Amino acid sequence: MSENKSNYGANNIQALEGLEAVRKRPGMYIGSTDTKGLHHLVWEVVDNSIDEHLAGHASHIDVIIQKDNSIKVSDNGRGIPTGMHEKLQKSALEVVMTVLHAGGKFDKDTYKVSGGLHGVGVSCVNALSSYLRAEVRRDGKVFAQEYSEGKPTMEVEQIGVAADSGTTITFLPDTEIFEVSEYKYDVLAARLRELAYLNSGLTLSLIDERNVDEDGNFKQEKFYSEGGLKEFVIFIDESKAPLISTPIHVIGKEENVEVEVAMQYNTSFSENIYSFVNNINTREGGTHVSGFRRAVNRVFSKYAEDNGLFSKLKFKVSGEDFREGLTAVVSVKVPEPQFKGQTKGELGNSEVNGIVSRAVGEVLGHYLEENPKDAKKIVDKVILAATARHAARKAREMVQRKNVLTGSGLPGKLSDCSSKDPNESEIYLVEGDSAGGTAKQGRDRTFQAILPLRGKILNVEKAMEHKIYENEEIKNLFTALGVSIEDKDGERILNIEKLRYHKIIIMCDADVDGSHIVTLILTFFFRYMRPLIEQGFIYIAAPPLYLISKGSKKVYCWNEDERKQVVEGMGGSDASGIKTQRYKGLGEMNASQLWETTMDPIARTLRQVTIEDANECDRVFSMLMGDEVPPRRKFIEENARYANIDI
Ligand code: 0RA
Repeated sequence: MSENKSNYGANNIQALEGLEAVRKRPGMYIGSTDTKGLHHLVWEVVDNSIDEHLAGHASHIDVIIQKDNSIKVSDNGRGIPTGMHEKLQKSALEVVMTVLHAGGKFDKDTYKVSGGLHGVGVSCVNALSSYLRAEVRRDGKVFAQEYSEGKPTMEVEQIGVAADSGTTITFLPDTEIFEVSEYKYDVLAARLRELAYLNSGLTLSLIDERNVDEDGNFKQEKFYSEGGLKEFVIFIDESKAPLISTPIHVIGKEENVEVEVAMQYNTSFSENIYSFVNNINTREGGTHVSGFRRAVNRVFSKYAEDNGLFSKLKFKVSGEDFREGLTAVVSVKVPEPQFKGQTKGELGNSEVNGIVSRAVGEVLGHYLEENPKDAKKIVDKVILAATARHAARKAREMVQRKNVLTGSGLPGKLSDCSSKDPNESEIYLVEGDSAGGTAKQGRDRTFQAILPLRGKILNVEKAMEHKIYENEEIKNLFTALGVSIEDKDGERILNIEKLRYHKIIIMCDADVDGSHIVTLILTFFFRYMRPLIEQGFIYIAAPPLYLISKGSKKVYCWNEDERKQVVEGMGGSDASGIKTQRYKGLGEMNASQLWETTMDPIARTLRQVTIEDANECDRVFSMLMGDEVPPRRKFIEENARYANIDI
């Protein structure tokens, strides 16, 4: 492949496999056929447009959710080549759209998103769509071709003349393949926003044609960032109080690897490092993140040593202490990234470590010299973190020692199940002692344990770490679950090898207070036991909202729509023999009702907690639990599910 970049044309496109394989085993190609897989289709197409941007050819990408949940993605790139592919005797457009892995871009000098971590190509999207139309503006002409289940339903045709160049792909996901068909505005918006920050200067837009306001306008947003990652960090920390006036911004390039980093310290206790390789989120980090951490360690240690700032400390400062309250985004663009790790979410290229470390080290070193006031604020925070960690460790050791002294170590409040097999054991975390009592009577004691929690558990977002280990409810949680935190080279590691239940079910009232408590408990799991969420052990129980009865007939309802339907089915609300009981809390149900509706594995509904988007999750938690009121109010207004029930 020695062709000049601009000569890329029809013949560079290689043919590999057939598309039937994709329809037969979609999971192999796009991960799943649930809502995640459905959204993945959009990213496949958008990634190709992003590649056009990275290659220097596209400045705009527009995504439209159409009325029927079909998606239209347009860009102003070069347009997919339409000339004849000599080997296959077909238009290159048809080859790109119908042959697996025929992305066509084999230029090592450009960075690619598509074909990278999850890139399987637009042909996969085609295979999994009941309808797809590709429109290409190229060489002053507009070409189009349509497909069904990946097979062309017409020849490539010229349908008009074009003033610019670009590609528009419209597709309708096949309902025979996907379990769901509804696109979520917020999911698409979050990633497009992220892409705008990661690619400053690129304009992305989202229009939702399913959603029209009173003035007849579609719901829509434009995403554009001039300041790149610096603005991303400000966005992430929206509801946190910053420590220094503006984020530190690093932009560098060495040996074809582009580095961009932005970092800010805030007054919280958590470390948030987001990392990307060629715009792909690397959840497991990798050499770029290690390079970043190494630089932060090195530069701050040297600065503190040189200025005698650690001289009074009686214990060692660890890497973690330098990162408490740090929010950073580390983004690298690497021509040939190697991904490794369990989910291929970790960058492996070893040269990147040094490149990032040098770029960050240089800028950070200068920053500290030039901004002594900010430097002091950060170092003071590091000292505070080290002191707190020291105290937290002592508190933790105390708790663990006490457990050894009290024998079994299980909390007195726990009504354990008789099974000792974690695979079949469940624990219900129940709001309050009275509901806990009902649950205890209603449960199947062979495999269901009950742990009542005092109403509002500690807000861990606002508490110092050592306070957390001293908190009775939280101590009970650690011991009941059989989970512990251990120190390894000064870093905290969660040990879940002895986890006693593989279903941890949060059961709270179906009202505002109840959902507040769920949020508090989830915040705790998210900050201190995240692997339990990641491995799918955390669930939320769904108690019913209503009991409708007429004579001996009783029906439970979980939402307003169901209630209306049931009442209708019984002859309408005017048939005054109908009784509606609104459950305000778990306490209003007796033991057998609680079992029938919420605890019996055959009848109950459990919502599994997943981290669909860990970054967004983190932001929402900080917002809900943090000090800033306006963003929280806005979020609650937009998501007020219980608004008309409780007022
Ligand atoms: C193959 C080759 C070239 C561009 C593309 C595909 C391409 C694909 C998509 C999908 C969405 N938007 C896209 N834009 C471009 C290179 C074209 C050239 O060298 O002129």
